[in-house]
Amino acid sequence: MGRMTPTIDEIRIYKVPLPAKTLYNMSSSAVVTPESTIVELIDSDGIIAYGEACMATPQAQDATNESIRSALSLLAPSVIGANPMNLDSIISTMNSVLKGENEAKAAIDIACWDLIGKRLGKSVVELLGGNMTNEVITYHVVGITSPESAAAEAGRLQSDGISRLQLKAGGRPIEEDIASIKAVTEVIKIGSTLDVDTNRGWTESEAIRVSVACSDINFGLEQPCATKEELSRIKPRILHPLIIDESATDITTISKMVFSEIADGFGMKISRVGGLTPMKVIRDFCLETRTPMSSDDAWGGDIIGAAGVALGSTMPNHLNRGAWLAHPYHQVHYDPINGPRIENGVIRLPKGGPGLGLVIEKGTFGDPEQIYENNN
Ligand code: 0XW
Ligand code: MG
Repeated sequence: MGRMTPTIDEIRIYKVPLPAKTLYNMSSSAVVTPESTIVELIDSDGIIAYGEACMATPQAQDATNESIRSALSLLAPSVIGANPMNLDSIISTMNSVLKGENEAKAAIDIACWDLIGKRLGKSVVELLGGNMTNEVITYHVVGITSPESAAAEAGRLQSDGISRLQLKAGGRPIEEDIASIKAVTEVIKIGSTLDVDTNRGWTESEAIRVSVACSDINFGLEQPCATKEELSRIKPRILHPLIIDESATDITTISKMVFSEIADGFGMKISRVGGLTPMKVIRDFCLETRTPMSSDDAWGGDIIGAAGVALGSTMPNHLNRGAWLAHPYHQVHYDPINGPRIENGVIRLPKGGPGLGLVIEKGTFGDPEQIYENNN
């Protein structure tokens, strides 16, 4: 090992297309070919670590894949020469350079967790406090489609061992959403659970109408409306647990939503909150308040997938709404051996070594789009 205090000596930013191979549409948009952003950190001892952030569509999240790479052109140079072991200082530096841009910050944050694990010979799971399970529950999305197709897909997924289903809704007449909810409910097996996620797609009155029309059906209602204010107003008028996703932007908002009894659970995307560092705080809060949460992201490959699975493995099953992978929809692995995948309804922790547990061969991502080096 080199000098006592390591430094980040090089950062390379890659653009990796992850086209959807199967239909994946949400209330605002359908996924076509998101271009994931990979952050590669090389430290003063030559250790290489990875982070990732990838938005599904320009409409479905507040960032875009282009804005992430643009933000990184300012953030990456600011942390060249920094000690990767001092993550709080790196986060403080990034926040002093750019307000917001959590998705870009998350890619650097995740790469630092991977690097710290590799330097200490520990997995990110150990750094997060240790895993409760090696088989992390997951959930699978049924995109917006006809009631018959949605029911057929739900049946197939359950035959493959998936026990948590998320049915997309919104962006069409709610009568069609109600018909799909009822059709899928017909094929839900004992032990399976259903969430209906509109990704901010309904108006308040639509959300209330759907909840009343489906009052005899058990499902979580995920982000039915666009804003915190709308969610607060409909909460006393809906008959289903309210799961907050897109509006759960930070620990202050999240804690207010729990203590004001608006949130019955969260759909947590690591990149939306800025990475594993804030995600760990949110996890600890959800464990303390017994609030179920997922650990997922908008889209992406093995790196963001491994980060979500690592966090998910540290949660007890009764509070884990599942780690989510985009892999089933794009079929791309950065690490063909250890890259996280769903097998019989669960995801096993990658076993490729310390950090995120991935082994990524040199050249996997082609030529970098941006390179920043320590010239000191
Ligand atoms: C299912 N996800 C985690 C992936 C898609 O981007 C949408 C998102 C969600 O639950 O909103
Ligand atoms: Mg969601």
